[in-house]
Amino acid sequence: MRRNPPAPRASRPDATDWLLVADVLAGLHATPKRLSPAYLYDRRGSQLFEAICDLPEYYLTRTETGILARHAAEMAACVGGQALLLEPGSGSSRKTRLLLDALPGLGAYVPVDISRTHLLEAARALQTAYPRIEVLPVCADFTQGFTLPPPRHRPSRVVVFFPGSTLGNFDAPQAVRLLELMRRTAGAGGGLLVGIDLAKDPAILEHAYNDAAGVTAAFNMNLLVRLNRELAADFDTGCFRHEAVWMPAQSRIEMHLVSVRAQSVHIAGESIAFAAGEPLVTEHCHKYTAESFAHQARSAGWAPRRAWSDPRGWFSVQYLETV
Ligand code: AVJ
Repeated sequence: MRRNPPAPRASRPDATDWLLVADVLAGLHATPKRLSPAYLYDRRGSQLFEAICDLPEYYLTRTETGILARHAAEMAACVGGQALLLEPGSGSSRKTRLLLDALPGLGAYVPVDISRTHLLEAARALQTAYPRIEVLPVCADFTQGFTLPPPRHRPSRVVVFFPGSTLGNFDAPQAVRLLELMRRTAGAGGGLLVGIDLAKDPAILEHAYNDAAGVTAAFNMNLLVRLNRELAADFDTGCFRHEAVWMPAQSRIEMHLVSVRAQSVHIAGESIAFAAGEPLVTEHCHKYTAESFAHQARSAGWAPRRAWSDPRGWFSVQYLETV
């Protein structure tokens, strides 16, 4: 008789979704005004992001899922049977299932996400679907580093799974630092399976971040709703508009909330002035070439081993090992 697996518990049970007031204020005083994209993911933001993944214009999730589905067996062979799989920014862990299906003997799965309720819902569903894999959720901002929870069985190695082109949210120096942090976390003999979105026709990119149904706009605007609720700010969402622009020199889409007129916003006892047309930058989404990514990865101590793509060459999943 098999016992039901215990419901997963986050390793920081008292942690909640959080906004760091000092960080928010620093971003609003910067030029240009800028907030961390991690703040987009409260519970509502995580739900809106799930809806984005299903949009006809948002090709990323569909394309990467196709690559994972087609090549799961080869990827699983790279990961190896008894590895510990660590996923920073795991969200709903939807794509992970494709890998887990090909890795029945996996040692443990550690999803890491900043959105606590979303993380625990996903971890519970996953534990039920994969009763033989130990699921150990960690509620954390993965850029800050965290301690790996000890698995019941000693894993053969640690492999980081970082799909979704989340890496694209980081500017080059930050991305290298994050890749170095992942290399240290994976340790000697560790691996990295990462999904990166590739540069393509700017019209396709701009549509992917400015969908006809307005879901991306709602996702972006939800940040202001969150600041109003959690930090008692007084943003008038009717006085900002969503914008997604392709910046060719930086090879990135920038998500902005543009102030439609001159206005002042109050937050944490401070008054922040916006000029008419002034953007608040909420996210950078860098688009790579196979070479630009390989260069970044190598400078962080990762050696590219395998790469998979889709027929249109829009997205790339790469497997790397520590050097
Ligand atoms: C989850 C960071 C990969 O950059 O495409 C989607 C987030 N923002 N639409 C991306 C996002 C607007 C997404 N990442």
